[in-house]
Amino acid sequence: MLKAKSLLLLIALITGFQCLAQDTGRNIISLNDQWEFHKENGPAEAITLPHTWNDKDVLDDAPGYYRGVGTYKRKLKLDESAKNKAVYLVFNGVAQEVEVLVNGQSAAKHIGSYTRFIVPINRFLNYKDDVIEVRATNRFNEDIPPLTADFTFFGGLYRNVNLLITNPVHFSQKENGSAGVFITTPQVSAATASVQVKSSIDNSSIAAKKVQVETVVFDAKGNAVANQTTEVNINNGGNMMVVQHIKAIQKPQLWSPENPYLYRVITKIIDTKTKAVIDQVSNPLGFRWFKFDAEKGFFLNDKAVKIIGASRHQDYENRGNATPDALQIRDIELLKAMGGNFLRVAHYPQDPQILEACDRLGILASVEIPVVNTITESEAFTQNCLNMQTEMIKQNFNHPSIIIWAYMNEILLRLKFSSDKPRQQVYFNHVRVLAQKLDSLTRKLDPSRHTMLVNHGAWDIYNKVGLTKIPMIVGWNLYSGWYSGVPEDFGKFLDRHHKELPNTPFMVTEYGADADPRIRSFSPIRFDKSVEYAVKFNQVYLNAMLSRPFVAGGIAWNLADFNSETREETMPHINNKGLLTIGREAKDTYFLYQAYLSAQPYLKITSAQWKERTGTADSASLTTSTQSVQVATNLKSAELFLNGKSLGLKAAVDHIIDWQVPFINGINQLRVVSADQSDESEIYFQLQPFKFNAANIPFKNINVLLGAKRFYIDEKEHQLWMPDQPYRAGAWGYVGGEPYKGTNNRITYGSDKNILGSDNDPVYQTQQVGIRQFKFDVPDGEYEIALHFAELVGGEAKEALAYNLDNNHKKEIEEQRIFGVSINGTPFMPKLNLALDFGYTTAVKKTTRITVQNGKGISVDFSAIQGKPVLNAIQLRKIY
Ligand code: GCB
Repeated sequence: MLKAKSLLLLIALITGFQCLAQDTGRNIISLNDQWEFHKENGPAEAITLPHTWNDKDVLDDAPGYYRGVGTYKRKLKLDESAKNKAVYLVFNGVAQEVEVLVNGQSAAKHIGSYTRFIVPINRFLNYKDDVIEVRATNRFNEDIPPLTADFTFFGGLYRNVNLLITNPVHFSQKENGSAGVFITTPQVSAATASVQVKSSIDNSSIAAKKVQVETVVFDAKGNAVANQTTEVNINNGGNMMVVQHIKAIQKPQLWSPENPYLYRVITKIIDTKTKAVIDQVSNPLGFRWFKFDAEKGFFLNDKAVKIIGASRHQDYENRGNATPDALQIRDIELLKAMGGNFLRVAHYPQDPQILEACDRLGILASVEIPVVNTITESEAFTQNCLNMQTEMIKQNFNHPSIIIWAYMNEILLRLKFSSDKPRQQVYFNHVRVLAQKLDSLTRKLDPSRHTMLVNHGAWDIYNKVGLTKIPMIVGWNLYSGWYSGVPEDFGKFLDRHHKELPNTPFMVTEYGADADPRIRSFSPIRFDKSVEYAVKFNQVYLNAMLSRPFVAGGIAWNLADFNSETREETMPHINNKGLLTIGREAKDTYFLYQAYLSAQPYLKITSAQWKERTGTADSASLTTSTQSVQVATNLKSAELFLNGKSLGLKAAVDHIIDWQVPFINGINQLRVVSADQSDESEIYFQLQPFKFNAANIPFKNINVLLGAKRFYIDEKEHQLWMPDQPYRAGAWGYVGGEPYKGTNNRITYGSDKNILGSDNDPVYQTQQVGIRQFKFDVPDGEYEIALHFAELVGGEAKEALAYNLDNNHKKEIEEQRIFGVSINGTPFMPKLNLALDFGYTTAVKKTTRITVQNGKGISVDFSAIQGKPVLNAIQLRKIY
């Protein structure tokens, strides 16, 4: 057998890669480059991993996305000298059914998008011109979770692929994609900590082998603090589990969010005769203990810790789930910087980098398999769930950050078989049995952590089916004040759990409100998607959880906006409940969390995120427009200055201070000061004249949303849209009509349908119905006017999202709508039938130029031919 040093040389030669010389007996090399990819019957293209074939089609207007087969091919340069080695391909994640072929022969199959699998390939290699082929499909398969969920099931080879070359005797690669080494801390206290290491070792050579298994524990400085060596003889073709009880470490450094102290455990297989290192792996080790108390909440190392954190999906703006390592790691850094101490890895295991970052940064974690919304009552489904749970646990076993394994999310969201109660009972039984199996398996595989099952807020049904009795911790996903009810109901739910299940610890595993960063409001309401509503919502939730010790913690949904193809609303295909945007820009809510959680003095002008504003001049001043500005802080009070002038000292309420700020046209400097803290921002304000003839305010252009109370910032074209107003003489506004209100009571105005043919959906989602006129009393001159329409009623009826709990859609009553539009008496569109001429929910923009003379201003007149005329938005621009 080759010695370790010559192995490295060999690998360097055969792979053509420059290898770092390290005496570990193994080498692992990225295979992310040089793939050729094609969709079934599609053209071939050269790609680099990570890759998904759905990065674009999930964002287009056509419902659905490609869910089918994709094939990846790559050459592998190995030569005959690798014959003495064990050669593996390591796939960190492929969606979702995959077959790996080597030189045309099937080498392995794997099911499930979110866990690693390792393929031994020696017996297929020719060591000359080897070719790897990966056939993957993300088609719907009723036996593979997730079946339905509020996220996009991207296809592809979307995580890193590695080549692993070891000596024939090596840490087993047959342990469900894990490292083959499992570390526990059977006893741990501030005084002393014991370590147990179980190593699974394979001998794939033809001879039995005498080896030493050496484990050394290193502290963070690199000092060896404990070690143990065990001698074993492993049969040819055999496997052996070597268990080492390592001498207790006195006064261990403890791992915690404030001090995430990591030890390193290096386990080696050493040739007894030659003393050469045959194989070696390294694992993190953290000493910590924890408990969940139904009365007093969560304790880490005997210290009460309120869990506050966020869930995370793995996708990124315009990249789908093919997110590079650096961006994955950055997410955890952003969570840490927010003041969070917990990550719910939801709704599926994620890239290995994520939990490594949690270990390193001191973020506690739960991980779960993607059993979401519903199950299939088949043996294959059950088996796939159990396999996923096993893979998840074994692959992530050694991360000190993990304290919880979970396995079901809102499984009774939409009740199946509601019209057939006996059948429904059978289904409930299946769900309970599956939950029980997953829970028992988890406790068996890892007795050192807690199990968790996550429910939505339908208290009765989860209790009735028995799902609150199975796990060690119950998770509740609560959205009062979003999908139903008011935010204040949230606290009542927490108290109910405490009263009715006094011995069951629980966490709020989700809560959140959509915040489209482009939408702002001074009268925020549920489902308007404004950032302001989300800020209020989060204040109520944080207060309720922080004031109740029995609530172990709360996990915001979600760290960042994420892809959910079936969603429509203001930003179609994206769920906007992130504290960060999908490109990871902080929203006001993220700063609110910093204000709540920061141990240091904190002061931030959150409204600085709304950096381009528009509004009408105040009637009193005519040169300023007064709008509110918010500051998030953990200080008692602060003073705000506008362009150097104090606007007074004000006290914080729930970590927010609100000022009424008289903005001037153009650039406005804001500075907030408290003790030795300060923050500054610059806001550009486009002032609209109170009356068009007001002397010193030049009129440039105005963009008005009809039937809306919200502001909308079109970041692409730099247009600032403002809410409408009834016509005021000398100014502008609508005459007649009322705001469109859909058939869904949840939304107080507007529609949540995807508007086809535009990325500016909010421009079209509200409208004034029955409008008679829109007037601008502008002075004489040349103008360009644009009218925006969309037929919001009718079209293809789509199923409401499962999450919309008070989904009380009444059937839409379609009516013929035909109307004429004239401008200053001249017919512009004499007979407009939006549905027929353009299609339902389709953006229609009609532009014209007008010469205004004789002081007549502009009047757009609407005349009904059938049904009620509508106008969604209007723009006016002065040319000269
Ligand atoms: C939930 C689900 C999560 C959704 C979230 C939402 O309860 O667990 O997958 O994304 O609500 O935003 O509706």
